[in-house]
Amino acid sequence: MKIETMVLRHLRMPLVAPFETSFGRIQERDCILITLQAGGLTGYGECVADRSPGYSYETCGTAWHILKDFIAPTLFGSALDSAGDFQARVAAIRGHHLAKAGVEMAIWDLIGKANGESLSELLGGVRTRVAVGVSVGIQPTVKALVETVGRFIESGYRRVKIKIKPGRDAADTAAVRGAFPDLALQVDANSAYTLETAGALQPLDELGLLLIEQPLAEDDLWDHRLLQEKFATAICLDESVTSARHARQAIEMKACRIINIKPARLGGLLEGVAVHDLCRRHGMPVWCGGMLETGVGRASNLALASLENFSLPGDISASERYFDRDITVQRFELNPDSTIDVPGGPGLGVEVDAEAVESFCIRTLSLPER
Ligand code: OSB
Ligand code: MG
Repeated sequence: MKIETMVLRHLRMPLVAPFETSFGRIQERDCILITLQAGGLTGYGECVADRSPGYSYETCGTAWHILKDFIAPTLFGSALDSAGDFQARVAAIRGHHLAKAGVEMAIWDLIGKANGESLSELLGGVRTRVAVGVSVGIQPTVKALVETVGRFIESGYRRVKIKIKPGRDAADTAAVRGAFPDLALQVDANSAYTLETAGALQPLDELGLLLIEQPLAEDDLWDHRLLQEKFATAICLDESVTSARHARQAIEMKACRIINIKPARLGGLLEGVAVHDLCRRHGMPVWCGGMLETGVGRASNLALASLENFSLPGDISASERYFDRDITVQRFELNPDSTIDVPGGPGLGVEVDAEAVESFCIRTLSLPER
């Protein structure tokens, strides 16, 4: 495949409800939609960097810069035929995984469309529907939290994750557990604690949680190990695992018992599969995380989650949980058994709604510039 053009579009999409985590609250989700043209085919990718550097140091602004000035120049001129080839070309760009992953996704979409194979097939998926849950942001009150969780259970979600932060941890989680004694429940702190303040989490160990996600700093595998020793509940790493190498170190160090795989954080689907394979060899369960993606990124997550060792429900919810209007024609719906179907069409298997894209677009750039 010879990539002829890359178009960047910075989108800003209203969420159906504000989403609050330990690092902030958003009402609109920003992302960069990446469109690649090659030999009459169009491939789409989503860069999930947000407006501010809360989850990651990357933002839409830094990703735009890296995409335009460093990644784009590696794409044009010679044939590019695999995700591995792409990763080799961008290997000298340190970090910026969210930017790289967006382009890698578009390359997979092109490859699938060129061969008539779905992304799930390309990656070695083994199922056509994947178990999913819902990630619930911090609510204004504990009462509102219990009501919100109740509504998601009523709409069919059988696994719920709640966001926590210092001051909104043990009491919030105990209230949800009290209201829903049998619910598959987990929490996510997004790095809001230190070993010194993590004592506040100790009561959570009695609440029968599936896991406690990323309590400590992203660059601190060792302190997660010290914390895991004090907890019967599994610690799950998200932000800390940015490569298969880190995943191996986390496993060897016993820093966690579960890993959340987000291809974006790992620089692409290829590294996501590598972490999946490594964890399978070590008997460590994984699940697919989410970044409030549009239908484009959601299709990619569903394909990845169709791999064998994704044995825990993913943070991949129905389209209506995120956006009234999405940028894909197809909307993802929750099945009665708390699963979502994996797209079966070529590549990502979704059709992009050009009008919707236009309506959310706040800047655009066509590369190469001429
Ligand atoms: O830490 O898992 C996280 C959303 C944005 C940034 C980080 C996270 C999240 C979520 C949402 O939890 C998961 C979803 O997409 O539904
Ligand atoms: Mg997380």
